[in-house]
Amino acid sequence: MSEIGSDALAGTPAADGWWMPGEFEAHAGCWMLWPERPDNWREQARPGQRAFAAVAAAIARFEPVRVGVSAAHAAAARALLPPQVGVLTLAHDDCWMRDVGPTYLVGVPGQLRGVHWHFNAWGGLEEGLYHPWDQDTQVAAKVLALDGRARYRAPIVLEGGAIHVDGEGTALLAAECVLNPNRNPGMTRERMEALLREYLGVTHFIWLRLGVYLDETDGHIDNMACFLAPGKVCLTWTEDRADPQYERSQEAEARLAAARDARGRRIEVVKLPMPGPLYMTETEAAGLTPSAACKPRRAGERLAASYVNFYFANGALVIPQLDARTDAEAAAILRQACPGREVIGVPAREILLGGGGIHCITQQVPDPHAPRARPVRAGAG
Ligand code: KQY
Repeated sequence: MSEIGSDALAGTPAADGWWMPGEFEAHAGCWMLWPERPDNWREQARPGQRAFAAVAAAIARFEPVRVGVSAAHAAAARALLPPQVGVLTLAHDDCWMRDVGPTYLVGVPGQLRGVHWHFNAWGGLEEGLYHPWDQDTQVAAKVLALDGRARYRAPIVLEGGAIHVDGEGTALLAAECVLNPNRNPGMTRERMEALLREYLGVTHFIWLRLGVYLDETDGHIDNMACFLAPGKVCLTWTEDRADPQYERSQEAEARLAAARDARGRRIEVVKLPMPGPLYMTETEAAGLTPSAACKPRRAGERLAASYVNFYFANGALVIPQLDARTDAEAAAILRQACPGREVIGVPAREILLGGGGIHCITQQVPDPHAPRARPVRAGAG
């Protein structure tokens, strides 16, 4: 295989007229990976695999889904996944397609391109979650190559779960993650904004300071807040003043209230109740096969649970079911906030036990034929 980087485009997306569309826009499909490693997924990953299969089945009702699976697991995955879901052999270290997959770009009707970020397992050898991660660093390039999509190699460590855009020129980010020295030491906000302008085609930034309490990604925005539409953001929320999440959500709400987007609009905030707090049980922790290659997970640890971590499918939202006390309320809020979309809950505790949610394990492929207006250009917003 050729060295990663050798076939990348020379320019940048913005300079070439490409941008990242909103996730709520039309999709051509969805990519996922298969959970396999027993040091992160309990009971040899079998409960996790069933949960991933249920997510794939839910999304496949609305758009084509393809799942990358290691050669060793391909037959078992094929047997668990519904026949309409495509299964391809694709080596990977863990299964977070949001973070190791490409960030797709639009720009020329009928075509797609992708950004291939550098990946360091959310913090590198010292603070990252597993090692090695060399297979994961190749997933984006392989996925783009499979469909013949051109690739931009971005010169920074970043993950898809750390960025949200409205497709009209606005990016929504959490500073504790995107500016964390464990990704890009010495990175300044100004330099990061300059790079994101180039690689996402955005011109305007809404910075939250923090993500969800104890999120092991250092506060991915995809667990904290996301665009439901341009000018409309949902935010994880708790009314419990004693919960460490309370101050985080309050501060985020204040920042969103003060913000304007690239088109000068105020942001409507939709509050989603936080599940739990939820904790890993003794039984769940005992099902793991600890290894030196993966950060240990222990009974009693609080899980960074959030309903914001959902997937937009064509005509639907596939949302996590995490807590019988709050699942129905979260679904009702999203149903009202996203009229015309079916809201489908899928049990997601097993995904949460691995450290993420439905958004983290999926990567939408935009519909290259959907009509779109170009985002606001620099200085116009
Ligand atoms: O995209 C995400 N939010 C990823 C979560 C990754 C967790 C790794 N254990």
